[in-house]
Amino acid sequence: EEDTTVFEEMDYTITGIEPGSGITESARNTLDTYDNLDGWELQESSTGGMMVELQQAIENEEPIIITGWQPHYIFEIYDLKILEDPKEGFGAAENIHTMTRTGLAEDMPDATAILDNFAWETEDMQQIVLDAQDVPFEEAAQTWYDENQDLVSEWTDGVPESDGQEIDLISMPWDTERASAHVMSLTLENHGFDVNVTSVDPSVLFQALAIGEADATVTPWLPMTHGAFMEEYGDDLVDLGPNLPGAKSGLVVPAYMDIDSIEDIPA
Ligand code: PBE
Repeated sequence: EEDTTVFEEMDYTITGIEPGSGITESARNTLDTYDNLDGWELQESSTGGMMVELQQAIENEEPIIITGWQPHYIFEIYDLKILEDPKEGFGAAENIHTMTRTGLAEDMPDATAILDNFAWETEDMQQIVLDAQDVPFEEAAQTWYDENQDLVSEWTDGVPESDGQEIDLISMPWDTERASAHVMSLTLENHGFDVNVTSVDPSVLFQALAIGEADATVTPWLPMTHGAFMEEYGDDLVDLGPNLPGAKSGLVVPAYMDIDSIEDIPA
């Protein structure tokens, strides 16, 4: 028999993040998908607010369920588990994709070639977001960039240098996306491009690409997290495919909690 008191302590509330995030959509989808979550609510807040609540819960060894994602430095500093999700409310594993506006390949073939070559791993991104807890983000990205010139040169080898062509990258306001946008920005800048980076909510990002207001992004999570935006805007932009395989979203709990699956959460 499940001890439900710890769940009463949480007020049957899942601690979420920004309403405009893809993971909030996936969490709503998950609440609809599992019968045992019928009485549960998703409390939208901000990533910063969620982090504070997680930290406080862990300090007091209290129960908490958050919407979480990987790569993220919380998996390095806390002992956490992503709950199994047999009904794939959050989808299976996600890939992070590179996309451009329609026509960029014709207008800027060299920049598009570099964007298309861009590929790295979870550990790379994780190293930057973790390092950025102690030093400014620019410095964390620069350090990774300097230490990984072999990989960076695989993206730029054989591509002619630009003489200052402008390119507008568009990103999202989370650490993971800040890391990838910084690395792509450094890569293009060092190849002679004049790079501008803007950070906006996912819905604005997809719109900007679709109408050609922005040139490229290295940030969307597919097929699930930003899948609804892809359905709406996918025909009006170019998806160059994954740049980082195996990202993950889900419900996340501290390891001291006695549940392993979303199905273990009591109704
Ligand atoms: N995230 C991080 C974002 C994308 C990357 C999973 C919080 C989201 O839109 O949900």
